[in-house]
Formats: sequence, C-alpha cells, structure tokens
Amino acid sequence: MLSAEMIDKLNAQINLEFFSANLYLQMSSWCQAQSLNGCAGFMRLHAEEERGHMMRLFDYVNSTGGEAILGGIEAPQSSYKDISEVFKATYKHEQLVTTKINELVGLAFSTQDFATFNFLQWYVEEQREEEDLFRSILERLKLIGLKAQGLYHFDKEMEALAAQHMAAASEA
Ligand code: OFO
Repeated sequence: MLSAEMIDKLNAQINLEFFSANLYLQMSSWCQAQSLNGCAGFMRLHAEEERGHMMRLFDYVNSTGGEAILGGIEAPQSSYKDISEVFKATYKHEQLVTTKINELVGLAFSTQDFATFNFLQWYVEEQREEEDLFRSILERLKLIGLKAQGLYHFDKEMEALAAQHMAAASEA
C-alpha cells in the first residue's frame, strides 16, 4: 500500500499528464488552422502518447490499493504567434514534467517506497527522450527558418517524424 502523500502526488501527476495531452491536442488544432498538417498530426500523436503516460500512472495507483482520482484540468493555451512559439512551449512544458517526475522519484527514494521508485524509472527515461526530442525539433526549426519554403519543409519533416513514431510504436 502506498502512503497517502505518495497517492496524492501520483494523482497530481495523473492530472499533469492529462493536461499535457490536452495541451498537445490544442496545439494540433492551432497547427491545423495554419495549414501545418504535418505538425498537427505530430501533435495529435503526441497527445495520445501523453494519454498513455496518464493511464500508466492511473493503473499503477489502482493496482497498489490506492485510488486514482481525476481532478479539474486547466484549459491549455490556444493561440500562438508562430510555430516556433509552439515548440518552445512544448520544450518548456517537458522540462516542467521532468522536474515533477524527479520530485516523485526523490519522494519514493526518501520514504523507501522502492516499488514506486522502480515504477518511476520508465518515466525518468521517457522524460530524457522527450526533452531530447523537443530540443532537437527546436534546433531544426532554427536552422530551417520560418519563411514559407522553410516552413513547408519543416512541416513535411514533422509528418515523417510522426510516421516514424507510429511505426516504432506498432513494433513495440
Ligand atoms: Fe511529454 O511526457 Fe508525459 O507529460
């Protein structure tokens, strides 16, 4: 059985992952409205991945005799200046999620909750990958630029990246 404090913190993380899913889904809507369909598809796929992160936590809490509780979720930002602002926001958001995961790992370790400590290792690796992914997208965007032709290529690259992720997920 998990401590009450750990259940509360894991429930807060469930909500944060839900928020991440909504944030990326909203971004996909913004991208689609700008005719950046490759970016829209990538964000939509990422929103589904975030839902997976949420469900993994939800199932863990319930499997340990705790109760996963869904709280209110704040509305995500819906308008952006340009696509660069969108990806800067994703990178910043992933850094926040990493901080929260690290706090959970710290709590699990200091309270000798080694089952949760072990469970959280998947998130530690996932966050390293997520930060790396969004940082590399931002760097690519900087190189390609925001002018019409560059943007067209960037959008095509995002479409290919989403297809790659989908293929990798179906092999896993
Ligand atoms: Fe994007 O990793 Fe979950 O929130």
